[in-house]
Amino acid sequence: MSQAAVGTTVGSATHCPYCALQCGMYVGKGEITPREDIPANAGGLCQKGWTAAELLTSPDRLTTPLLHGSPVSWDEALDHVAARIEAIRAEHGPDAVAVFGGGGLTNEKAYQLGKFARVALRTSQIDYNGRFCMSSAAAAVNRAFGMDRGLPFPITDIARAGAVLFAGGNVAETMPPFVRHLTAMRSGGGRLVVVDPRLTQTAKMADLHLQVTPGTDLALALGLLHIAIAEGYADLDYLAARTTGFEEVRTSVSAWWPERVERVTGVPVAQMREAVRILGEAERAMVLTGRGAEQHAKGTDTVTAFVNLALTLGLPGREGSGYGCVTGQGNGQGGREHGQKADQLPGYRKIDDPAARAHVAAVWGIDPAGLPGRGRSAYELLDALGTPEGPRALLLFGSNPVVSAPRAGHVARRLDALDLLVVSDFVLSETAAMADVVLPTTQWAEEAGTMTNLEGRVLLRRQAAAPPPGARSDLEILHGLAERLGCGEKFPADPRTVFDELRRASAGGVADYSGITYERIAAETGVFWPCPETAGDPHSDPHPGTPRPFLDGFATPDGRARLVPVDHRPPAEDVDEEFPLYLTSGRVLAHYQSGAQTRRIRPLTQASPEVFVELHPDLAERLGVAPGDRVRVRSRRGAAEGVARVNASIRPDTLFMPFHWEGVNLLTNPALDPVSRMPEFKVCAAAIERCAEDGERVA
Ligand SMILES: Nc1nc2c(c(=O)[nH]1)N[C@H]1C(S)=C(S)[C@@H](COP(=O)(O)OP(=O)(O)OC[C@H]3O[C@@H](n4cnc5c(=O)[nH]c(N)nc54)[C@H](O)[C@@H]3O)O[C@H]1N2
Ligand SMILES: Nc1nc2c(c(=O)[nH]1)N[C@H]1C(S)=C(S)[C@@H](COP(=O)(O)OP(=O)(O)OC[C@H]3O[C@@H](n4cnc5c(=O)[nH]c(N)nc54)[C@H](O)[C@@H]3O)O[C@H]1N2
Ligand code: SF4
Ligand SMILES: [Mo]
Repeated sequence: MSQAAVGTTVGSATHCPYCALQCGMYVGKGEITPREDIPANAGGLCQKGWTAAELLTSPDRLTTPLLHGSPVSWDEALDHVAARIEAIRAEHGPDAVAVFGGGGLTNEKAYQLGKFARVALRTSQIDYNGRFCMSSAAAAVNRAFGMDRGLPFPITDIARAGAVLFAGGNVAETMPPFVRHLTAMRSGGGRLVVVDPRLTQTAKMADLHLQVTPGTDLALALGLLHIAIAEGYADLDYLAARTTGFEEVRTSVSAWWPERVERVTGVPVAQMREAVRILGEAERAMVLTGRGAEQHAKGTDTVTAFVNLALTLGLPGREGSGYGCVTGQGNGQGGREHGQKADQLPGYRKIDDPAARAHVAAVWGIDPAGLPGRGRSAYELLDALGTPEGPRALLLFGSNPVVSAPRAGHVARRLDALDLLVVSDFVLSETAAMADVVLPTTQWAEEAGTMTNLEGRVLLRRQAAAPPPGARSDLEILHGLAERLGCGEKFPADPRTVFDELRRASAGGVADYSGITYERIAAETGVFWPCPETAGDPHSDPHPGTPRPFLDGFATPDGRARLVPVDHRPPAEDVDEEFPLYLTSGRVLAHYQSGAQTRRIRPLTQASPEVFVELHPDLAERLGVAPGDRVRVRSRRGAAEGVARVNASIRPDTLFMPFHWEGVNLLTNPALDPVSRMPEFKVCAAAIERCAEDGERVA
């Protein structure tokens, strides 16, 4: 265990268990203090980070495997799981066993889980919750730039920009230390434009807030591009030298004149012109997107439209400028690179590419013909569970879909229909509570591993605390299962050994980690991928890593970025007489995701105790709803209750609910993006009414 001292602080230098900012922190004896040496947070932490140690010693901590709810030994639990897998596989074939992973898992775990599915289980049925997160942005930038790295520049570049347009991100609540980069940009004279249906804490910092109708960012981006071209802001030299496709895109946006866009989006023409002026006149500028713009059945095209705008203004691949997706989960970036996605192999390789299959199969010591092909995407996988065509067993690591998946009531019924549900977790999440077998695992501070933050910087989490007796790491669990399935030697449980194999498996891929070692990360406070083993001469020259991958060219075959024409379409489910309001969802500062972790930390539940429904005072008055009243929200998929929060910062036609408690996902629409398979979390049609004290409907 490595010790580091800063001032009076002594503890292991590690990183936060939660979001993609991966704030650097010291953990020692239950005390957490921020690190100054990690640029993303540079001495800052949010309330979740400060209180993260509480869950290490929480009474809710699982320390014994559970079989049908009863404590059993590890041998009993693992023997049972292996025997059931063998039986289900014998009866229904290898695809009857499925795996679901998470973007919070370390690179080592994500890699091992993907390998476990393909090598130990020989199943194609693996996907993960990252599909619900940034998959639309990933699909769009793969198409445009040939590479998906959330921010293709260091986060500190933001401070150097003269303008930032941020569509659908509320970092003041979701990544508080991120705000310092925006503040630094503004103190240097830069201007901030925020696109959000709510006047969020982030929008309050902005010079301009575009209060868009949910589900209409695509039209907005087309309109901004139309104006940018009409007003002469297109960088024609850059477009000619570094891109293809501009002419088709120019033609495609000609129909999106400003007044038409105002009618669709609710954003006044004058504000659109102002936004374009702010971006177009800045010497360096950035376009960023968050989940608000991306989690739609047209998320890929929406991000494509914002990328087209950035390209037309000549931003990507220039220092201090660019397009970036502000990725979400702790390892949201690394988790999408090493093979827990249905169509992927390590190193961001494609599972249907014969060369990729041959390379990875050689590292795994198997015949490439034995590697399964691509499987179902996350929601499609959950939706198929326990059906005649679908998997009969599911092994789940690092997600709580009973709370976080769209149309969660249906997903819970699918999980219930399984012959075998196995969940590895350190608390009894709502999903773990349904499992046949629960495997108690170690937590972030109790194990080592690498995480890749939102900038593509690979970081090292060091072990800072001893795990409680009884808990095993996910790598130990996979090793134990593999042993029982006859291939234990292929699944070492030591993270460094797994990382060294990951390096070889990723070598030559888009996300090449082969030049990254634990020692280098520690010495350099992180290394940006791609980082091949050498920069040229194999005997010297360690590759320096790549903070800004697009400076000399894009990762496409011709080195040019691609503009792709896209068109607006309404939400998959628009409002009507029966369901007259837009329902959207997102986050509050104090809670993380499905809340499985943060709902067990007292200062956080005190700060934010319960599910609420945010609505505009005009709407509240019309419905006779007072602040604090219990309200019931309904959609075509179900109903959920919450406490009314009456707030003029939201559009009068829109309701907002956080998804940190069971509730809003009983209502959300699982309509999927055709390319990314992202569900439409951010907009569906809903109705709201006040509940009487006894729960009766009164309005
Ligand atoms: N406190 C906290 N922080 C977190 C997390 C957490 O759960 N809690 N999760 C982490 C993860 S995994 C992620 S993905 C990130 C997410 O980070 P963000 O993207 O910042 O989070 P969200 O709150 O989901 O959505 C952002 C905003 O989108 C707006 N929005 C809703 N519909 C639309 C729309 O149609 N268009 C536009 N333009 N905006 C819309 C919402 O009003 C909301 O303010 O946060 C990370 N950080
Ligand atoms: N309505 C609505 N729904 C949403 C969203 C939204 O904006 N609106 N956002 C979506 C997004 S962006 C995301 S990322 C998803 C996230 O939603 P989930 O996938 O449910 O994410 P978490 O709540 O982080 O679940 C992680 C679970 O794994 C456990 N865990 C944490 N670390 C580990 C580990 O290392 N190993 C193991 N075995 N377990 C671990 C935790 O205790 C927790 O129970 O939700 C999506 N759902
Ligand atoms: S911003 Fe994210 S990484 Fe930083 S302390 Fe908060 S939850 Fe942790
Ligand atoms: Mo996410």
